[in-house]
Amino acid sequence: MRKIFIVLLASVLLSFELIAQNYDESKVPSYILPDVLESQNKMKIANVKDWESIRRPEILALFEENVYGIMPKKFDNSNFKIKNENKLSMNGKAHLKELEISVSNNNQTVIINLVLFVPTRAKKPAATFLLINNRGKNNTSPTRDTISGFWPAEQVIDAGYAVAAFHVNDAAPDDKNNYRNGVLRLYPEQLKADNGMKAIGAWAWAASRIMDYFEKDKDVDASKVILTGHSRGGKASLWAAAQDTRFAMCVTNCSGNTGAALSRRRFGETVKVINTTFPHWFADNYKKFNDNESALPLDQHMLVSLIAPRPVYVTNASEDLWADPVGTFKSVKEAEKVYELYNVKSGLPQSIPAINMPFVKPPLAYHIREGKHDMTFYDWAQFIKTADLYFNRQ
Ligand code: GTR
Repeated sequence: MRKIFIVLLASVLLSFELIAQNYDESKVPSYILPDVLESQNKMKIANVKDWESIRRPEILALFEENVYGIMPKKFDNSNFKIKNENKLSMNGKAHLKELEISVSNNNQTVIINLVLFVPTRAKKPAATFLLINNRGKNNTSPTRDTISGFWPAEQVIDAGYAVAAFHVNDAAPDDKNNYRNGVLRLYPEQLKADNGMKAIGAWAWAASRIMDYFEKDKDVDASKVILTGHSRGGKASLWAAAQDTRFAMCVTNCSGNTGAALSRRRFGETVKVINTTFPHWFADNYKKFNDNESALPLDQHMLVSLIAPRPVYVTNASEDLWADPVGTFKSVKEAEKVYELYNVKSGLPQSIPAINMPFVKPPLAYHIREGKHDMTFYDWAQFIKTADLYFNRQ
């Protein structure tokens, strides 16, 4: 009886890939990371000009082709409409605007809803945190009936920043049977291509459409937008900030596999697991690297590098080994090379900082918070410190 139970348990765990994951540092395979500063035809990149004209476009194209899919740049038109406004929300501390941003292409229209609070007392136009919300819409409620650390709008307003959010499902429902029902209706050719974008590409695309709107709103300082995302939203915030240099800073919270963590370490979540559990996130081409990370012409340190010289804030949580904190920190350290090209000095320590010891100084900020996979008031307090330092607001 006991034997049958064990066999059954093992097969259940195996089918969910629960026992295939490695959480043991000594079992991390040896690997060689692609050199972020060597082009595909073996040219050494030693200055900003070669980085921006040769290697950076090459790496962007590699991520499009192999991981996130093509990022469409064109559309027929876009409009925005204020649906609701309250100049005295949060007891007069903030001016609320609820907007519909509609974008059309291929005779199809997608509507992305935006919630935006602008501080009434701070100077305007205001630096703005924009969250890609991958959790319940109640987290970014305009009425503030729910207050959570996931999007602590009051805390951000009190710090003198505007705070905005859109929900991923407006751009591409986070569901393998339904993700086509959003931005992808505008780009049907993407669905047929092996390098076509899927949900995470669509979320990143939507962040850029919000930026188009910010450029027109005189209350928002579009040159000071901090794109923020947690976990799957943090994968999208990195990809969007890599693509769209209008984002001044990026926060990628617990983004893990195919976010900030190195894929080649195969620690916690792997490429195969993510592609199997979430077949609707990445381009079909990415599946070629299931259990075959060493064949990738890139790794995630190169995604962080694409954001240089702009600041990136990367986090982990102590109980979230699934997202590989050590591999995340190593990835950020590797990206330092590209910041150095710009003469922007990273002060990150050599190895991962202790739990709850945030390193907030831009350009590369990092902390590992005690606790679970989440985004909290504590995390946001650190993001604000980095933004304050970067924008000289302390
Ligand atoms: C997990 C997934 C992670 C991360 C997370 C989240 O199930 O494996 O890559 O994206 O979901 O978004 O919270």
